[in-house]
Amino acid sequence: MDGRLNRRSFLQLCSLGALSSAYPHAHAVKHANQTARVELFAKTGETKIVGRDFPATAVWGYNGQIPGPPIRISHGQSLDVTVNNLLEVPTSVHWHGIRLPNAMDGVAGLTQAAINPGQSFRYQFSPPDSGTYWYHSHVNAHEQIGRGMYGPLIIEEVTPPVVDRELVWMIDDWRLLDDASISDDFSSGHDLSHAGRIGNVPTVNGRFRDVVKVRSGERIRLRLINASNARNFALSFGELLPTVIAIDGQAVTPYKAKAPVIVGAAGRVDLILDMIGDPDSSLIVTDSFYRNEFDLCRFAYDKKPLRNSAINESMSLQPPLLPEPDLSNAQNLEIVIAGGAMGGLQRAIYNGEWLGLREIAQHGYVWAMNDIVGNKLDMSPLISAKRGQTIRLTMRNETAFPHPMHLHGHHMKLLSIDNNVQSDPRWLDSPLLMPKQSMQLAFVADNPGDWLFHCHVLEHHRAGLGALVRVA
Ligand SMILES: [Cu+2]
Repeated sequence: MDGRLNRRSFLQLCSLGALSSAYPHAHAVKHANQTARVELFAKTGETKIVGRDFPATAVWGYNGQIPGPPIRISHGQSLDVTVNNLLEVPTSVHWHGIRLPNAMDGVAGLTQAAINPGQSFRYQFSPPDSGTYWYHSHVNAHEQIGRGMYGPLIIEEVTPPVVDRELVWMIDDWRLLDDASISDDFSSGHDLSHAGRIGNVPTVNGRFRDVVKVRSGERIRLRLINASNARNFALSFGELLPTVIAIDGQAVTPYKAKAPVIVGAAGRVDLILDMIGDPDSSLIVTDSFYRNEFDLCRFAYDKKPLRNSAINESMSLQPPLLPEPDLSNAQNLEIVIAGGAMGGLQRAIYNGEWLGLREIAQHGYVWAMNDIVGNKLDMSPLISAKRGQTIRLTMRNETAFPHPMHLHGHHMKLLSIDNNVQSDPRWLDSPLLMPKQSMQLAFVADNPGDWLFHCHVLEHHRAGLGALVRVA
């Protein structure tokens, strides 16, 4: 054995240990003026992921916290964030899901130079949309995010729904060894060509099997943010019937989630939970995306109820403020995702040249978009659009694995899945394409610049599943 701990043994071990009941509350970084100033320090640190009976885990993060400090502003405020790199490696910060100027997008090598050790970079932008977003490293992301470099970014609505309390859960999975240290087998051949780096210790806000105290009758807004390298979640909340109010930061018409709530890698889902359980009872939140179900965390009800019946207030958010695609004048493009293990890819174009699978793999690539492999930032764009042009994408996943496809700088309207027209279209920045699935999406390319469009299974991006969208 290589000493890697599987989940079962971790669960067994941890059931003996004391569980933490502390919950890291969001610290608002708010100012009375229109601009919120934030200082982030990218640095190494230590955190107890699997409880106090295990050694602390050495991590990389922001300001010594896992997750990084919540950045929370009101819609209409601007952000002014200075990122200081105290690591020994270059880094940068991407503001996931925010429609911002290209130069602030944080993709090192494309929109800015990497922030070298000892240097800093100032990000200034005004988020145009309210909602649930996140920030994370965009240099060697598969390793830096895998070591903990992420945090929540919340843009509060001017008129938020009435709730008793709000929780932000950054859900992640860590690949830990027996001594609770992070396994450093980043971008192993197996992870690159299969499902990515799936960890063995699922966490909420960096804590394994956390206990969250709640009260009967309480209404909670739960902001779920999936910060995993590769893991998708399908969360069940027992007897609670969560209401979905936003996906990827953008409002949806509220609906009851009758099936597990899917949160693909990099995706966000906002839920309203009415805590209908009895005082002093508890409820386990479970995941069932993959074959093996596991417990993610537990709600523990206080002995005293907050109220005897649920709040009866509207849960609706203001509709998205996104430009409506003009489908009658759209540029139509088909994007086929191919490759990976069991994918049957025979050959693909690398650096303008057709190569066989083995030669491509020798360059470290196994995935292709429209027969092209690469993650280089100097590739010619897969999509070129005039500013204001509507792009309609038909994406087909011909591989054996799910791919959360993240478009920077824009949100896409989901028109159909496997030709089933969506009656209540939603806006996504990281749509999760299941194996053999097709999706039709449309967006107005209204944000000038070169934007990354890539799989957010970070190992898939590294192994070729990425492209550029040029808006000029
Ligand atoms: Cu992928």
